[in-house]
Amino acid sequence: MAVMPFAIGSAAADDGGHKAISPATAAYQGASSPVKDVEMYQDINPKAPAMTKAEFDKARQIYFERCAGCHGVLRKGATGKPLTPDKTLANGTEYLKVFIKYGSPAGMPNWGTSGVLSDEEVDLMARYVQQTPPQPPEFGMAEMKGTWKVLVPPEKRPTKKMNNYNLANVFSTTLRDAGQIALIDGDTKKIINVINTGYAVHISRMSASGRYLFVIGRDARINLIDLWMPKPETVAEIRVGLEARSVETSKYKGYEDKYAIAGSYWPPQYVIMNGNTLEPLKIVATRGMTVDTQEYHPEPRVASILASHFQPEFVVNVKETGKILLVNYKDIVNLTTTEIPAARFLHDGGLDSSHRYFMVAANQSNKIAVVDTKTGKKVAIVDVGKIPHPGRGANFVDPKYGPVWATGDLGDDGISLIGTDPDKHKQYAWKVVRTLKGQGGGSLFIKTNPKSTNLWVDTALNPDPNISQSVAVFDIRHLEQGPTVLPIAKWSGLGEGAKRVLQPEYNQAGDEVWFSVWSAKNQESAIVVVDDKTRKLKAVIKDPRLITPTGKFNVNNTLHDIY
Ligand code: DHE
Repeated sequence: MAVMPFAIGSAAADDGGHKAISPATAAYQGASSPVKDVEMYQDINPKAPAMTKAEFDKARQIYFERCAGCHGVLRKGATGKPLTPDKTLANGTEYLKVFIKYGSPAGMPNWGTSGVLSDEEVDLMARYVQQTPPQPPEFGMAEMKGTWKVLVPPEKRPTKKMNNYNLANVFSTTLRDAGQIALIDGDTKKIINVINTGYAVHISRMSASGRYLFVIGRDARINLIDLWMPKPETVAEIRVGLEARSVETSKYKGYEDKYAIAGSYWPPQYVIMNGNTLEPLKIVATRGMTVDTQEYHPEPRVASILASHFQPEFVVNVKETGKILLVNYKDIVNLTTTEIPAARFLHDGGLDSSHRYFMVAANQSNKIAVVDTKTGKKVAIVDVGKIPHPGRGANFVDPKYGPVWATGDLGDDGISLIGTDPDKHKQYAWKVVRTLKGQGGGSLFIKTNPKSTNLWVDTALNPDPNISQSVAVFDIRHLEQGPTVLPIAKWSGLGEGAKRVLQPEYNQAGDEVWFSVWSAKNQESAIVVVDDKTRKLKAVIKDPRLITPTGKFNVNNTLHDIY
């Protein structure tokens, strides 16, 4: 394949724009955006090559399906280079066509030679990226209220639990491409209910009481599900924007179940809602200056959000500006926010075992930022491996270095263990005390449990099927011995399919680990349950309704931040 020495924009290929990433990682970052279906205004740029309205609309659709995840809705650049007309017009159509067709070693997929785009479509996209980027509409209070539905008002809901399920051991399971979640009873391994949710549904989070489950789709639709009903069902719904990934609920003492918060990718903003009804109360934009060069960014997306246990605060991570916002919900009329400088591009993270320190990946900066949620201050920025991707990370006691929090990497085979105990192990606090060697790059999630001596590391995006279909497990007591590899996909007994093994999640008792075996929408997928002590297969959950299972959120562990 011809590879062009080409970099869009003024920056070099390795300078914080595209890093060299695998095609699977590029596809992961560049998933289809629901914004593609929204009407947008076309601004004719006289300097750009001509396009008919039909051509423009087709190219816009392709852009939001393939490109917006990395290059941004407004093409200002994120993990991919900026593609604004000031850069692309200077490059010209022929140059752009070559780049789009053949890709680049820095991570741009070879859209033409891989057969995804035809030569006509490559030409279309080369002309499209020279036009002024069309802007999707805003989504304010009127739009949110227009989508808000309370299906069962609080006064009509049960006053006590009306079912016999052991709710603390229920798993809310993302059925990604079905736009549904399955509630699976962790005790019987049977599906309790399958509930329609948003498009390409993403994560689930629990209210502080353990009663309400919040689910958010990529189309920014939130379902509030009441687990006390005879058969748990949606009791309220809202759309908080056009595209989103994160939802969380207030956990500070005295505010249990009072508020919910959701962050969106488009428009770049977050909204605080009533925790029982999803009524939107306060919307705050995240547009503003970047942390390093201090220039204006028009679409800083909201990545992970986490509720503090030490203050009435939400920790809101803003991707493109690289800032962590501590949003205090004590008085949401006169809202106070602490802005903590971190690094670009903030993505996912979790708490340490004391729940006081928040650790978040600035993935394209290869760093973990640490915030003290008690004092509201930045503690450290720790250099780790390439493109850290912890999910919420894993907490355990290293035999030599004391309490640590761990992350795997998308970009290499390293697993970084960071000391998290500044009181008793001060010399190791906020330092990488060990780097374990896992199976390879493409790791998305890592997990352990306070009751376990196992550390599980998936490699779901590794290009080698032997690696993406298995999982590495370390004995925490003997980390130097390296991992044992378990063939989870093989154990599932499934036929054809990608069978990516991902997101280990413990049950309530901490004696079982659940893995998704994720194949395409038209293929069979499964959940494999492993006995944590023996590391042997315990059960395979198969059901025609289990379409593309990815994330699994155990009620107890999600509620109490156990990972
Ligand atoms: Fe995720 C968490 C964003 C692709 C499965 N994902 C998150 C969070 C963010 C995010 C911001 C943190 C939420 C929080 O904690 O509040 N994810 C994105 C993307 O922008 C990205 C890269 C591309 C996209 O277009 O969405 C992306 N994510 C994926 C997938 O392809 C995964 C593997 C499969 C799927 O279901 O889509 C996936 N993301 C997950 C899961 C979590 C998650 C399972 C929660 C992990 C946890 O343990 O908390």
